[in-house]
Amino acid sequence: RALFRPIQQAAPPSPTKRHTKISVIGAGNVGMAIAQTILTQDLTDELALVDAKPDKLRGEMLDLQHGAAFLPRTRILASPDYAVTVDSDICIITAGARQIPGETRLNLLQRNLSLFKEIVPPLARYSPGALLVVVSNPVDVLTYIAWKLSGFPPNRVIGSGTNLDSSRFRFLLADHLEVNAQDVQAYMVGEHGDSSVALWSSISVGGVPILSQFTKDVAAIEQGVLERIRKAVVDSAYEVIRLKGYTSWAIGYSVASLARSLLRDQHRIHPVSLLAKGFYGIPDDREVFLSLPAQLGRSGILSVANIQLTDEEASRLQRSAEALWDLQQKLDL
Ligand code: 6V0
Repeated sequence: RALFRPIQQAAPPSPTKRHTKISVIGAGNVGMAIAQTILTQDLTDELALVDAKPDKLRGEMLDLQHGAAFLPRTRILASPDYAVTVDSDICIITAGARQIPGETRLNLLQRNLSLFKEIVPPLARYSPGALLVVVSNPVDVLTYIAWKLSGFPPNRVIGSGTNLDSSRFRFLLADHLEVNAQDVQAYMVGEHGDSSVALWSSISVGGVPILSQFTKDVAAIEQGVLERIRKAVVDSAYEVIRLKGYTSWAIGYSVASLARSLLRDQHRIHPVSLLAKGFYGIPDDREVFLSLPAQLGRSGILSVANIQLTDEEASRLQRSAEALWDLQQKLDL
């Protein structure tokens, strides 16, 4: 006895119906936090996971599948073979050697370059039209490496960059000002991590630019507070890693927000790592990826916001670009 009786003259599925697929490479702490946020936020029809450790991967897949009764319906697949990623709309790369306490992000680079040589070419082959989102650290150089290895146009290769740093910045500002972080407009740009640049002049809360609200004397005090907050943003990843061994929840939400803006063509502004040559005084011959506030949509990076930077902010960005460029010259790509 059939469980359901078919309806009469059911029309075949429309050929124009869009089926969405996101692949997450690396089923570690970060990859799984991203995967579970994508599932709970109902962002895709199909989710594929890839990892080099087959048992861990299958365990993670089953564990997520067992949540089916509580989640929007999503097909969850997993395999160490990249064929599982075929026809993805977005491929999110989190695989990599984990940052160990005290290790700088740049020290991770050499270990992760060889991994990317195994990961990016098959992803590009199975999903030639996909958007690549790079999360593994050091994210700016690895986004450049993913761009080179994929052969994709630069608008389709995006690093999660300072989207997370900006969220930490907004949280700490909101905490200090006793407002909701969602009402705080504040960007960290440039290199993810130690040399990220806080854009002071553009900070506003509910449309009120906070620095110009203070008299000169008070502003001087507030500048000190804000500088402490900027430093706290930079230190916060190290603190979480020292305390719990890795970071996961905030990066999970941060990358899911990127996936939503991209897949749903939201035209929202996110500070993400993109090919930055030609912007804000970075010379045209410097092919480096740095975070700038960019509009994201279905085709990837749509445009870069033209924010007024101070000379100091612009020169810090240019210095980061130069340092990344020097480093990239040493890579065996
Ligand atoms: P993890 O928990 O060690 O997970 C990494 C996963 O990658 C493991 O499951 C590995 O088995 C897997 N892996 C390793 N090599 C391969 C391979 N060749 N193919 C497929 N899978 C492979 O690390 P965690 O999840 O904590 O961090 C992952 C990466 O994200 C690291 O590079 C972090 O530094 C980086 N982060 C980036 C952030 C950002 O804001 N951009 C934030 C947090 C972490």
